[in-house]
Amino acid sequence: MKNIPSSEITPEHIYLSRRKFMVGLGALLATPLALSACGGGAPSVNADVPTPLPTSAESDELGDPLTEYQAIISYNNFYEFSTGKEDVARLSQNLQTSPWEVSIGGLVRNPMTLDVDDLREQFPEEERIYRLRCVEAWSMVIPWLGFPLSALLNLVEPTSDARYVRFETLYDPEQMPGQNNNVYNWPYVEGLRIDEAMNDLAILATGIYGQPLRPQNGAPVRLVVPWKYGFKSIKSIVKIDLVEAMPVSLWMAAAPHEYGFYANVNPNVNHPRWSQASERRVGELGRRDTLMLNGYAEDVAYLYDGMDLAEFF
Ligand SMILES: Nc1nc2c(c(=O)[nH]1)N[C@H]1C(S)=C(S)[C@@H](COP(=O)(O)O)O[C@H]1N2
Ligand SMILES: [Mo]
Repeated sequence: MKNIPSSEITPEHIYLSRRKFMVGLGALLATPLALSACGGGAPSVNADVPTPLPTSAESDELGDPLTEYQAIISYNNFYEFSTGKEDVARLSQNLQTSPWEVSIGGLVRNPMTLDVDDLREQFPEEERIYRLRCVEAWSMVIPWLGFPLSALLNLVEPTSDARYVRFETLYDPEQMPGQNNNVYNWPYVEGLRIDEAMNDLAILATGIYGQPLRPQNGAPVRLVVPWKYGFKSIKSIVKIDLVEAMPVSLWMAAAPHEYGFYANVNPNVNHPRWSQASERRVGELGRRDTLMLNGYAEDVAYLYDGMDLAEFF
């Protein structure tokens, strides 16, 4: 890869982003009628979908290309809207994400409620290119915008009794029709041990490809914990509490022997109903091996020293 002239490896997303940028400009400057008149069979354009912006790199640190923006925003797990991945984008488009408050409390010295705009102002956004590995054995490489969760935790100052962080998604069955499905214990809850939450890889994300999160990806703010299965990365967060006891997540409550608290990506520990040894990277043919801790072992293995990862799944 390093020896190929850079002119030959302009990846498709850069090409696509330029093309979409021009389409976007056209949409701004022309009426829909004029656009279709000059389109001559061009694909129809959804003017609501923003243009993915250039990213800091074209691949993750392992050299694998970023997943296309279009795939990231159209293949989603967000059970508050639908259990069908292809329906989520459409069904979530009217989610009211502004104003949006997040309260941070529990065992902290400085509880506070912040609007998402305050959050973004207080904590400068960085780009983080991470693999996302769903427990269902598909994966993507996503260029997130966000800030370390540790920065927020340091601001609220957890007390010495705080051992876990508990996160909660919005509960609003009128906006989130999937919450009328009482197979699950709404609202969606997730949790991390406090030392996991303080690891620099754990971020609160507010964007993808330089654009604010779309509702389907967990707007306006969601957790991203790249060494754990995707279901730990809870979307559309309204509440963060520091607590003493291990939180019971929605998935632990639904199927405790299938979805544990830790949910660390581990190719050696199979799901009771399927293998976790390999995965399908969205946009690629064939399968690739799943990496221990999703390829982040160097950064996070210390968190599990002395723990049997098969027992604490
Ligand atoms: N609130 C909430 N958060 C959620 C989910 C969900 O259904 N509800 N699905 C999880 C699962 S299973 C995965 S794989 C990721 C998917 O994130 P993405 O759609 O942005 O790729 O979100 C996670 N966060
Ligand atoms: Mo998932």
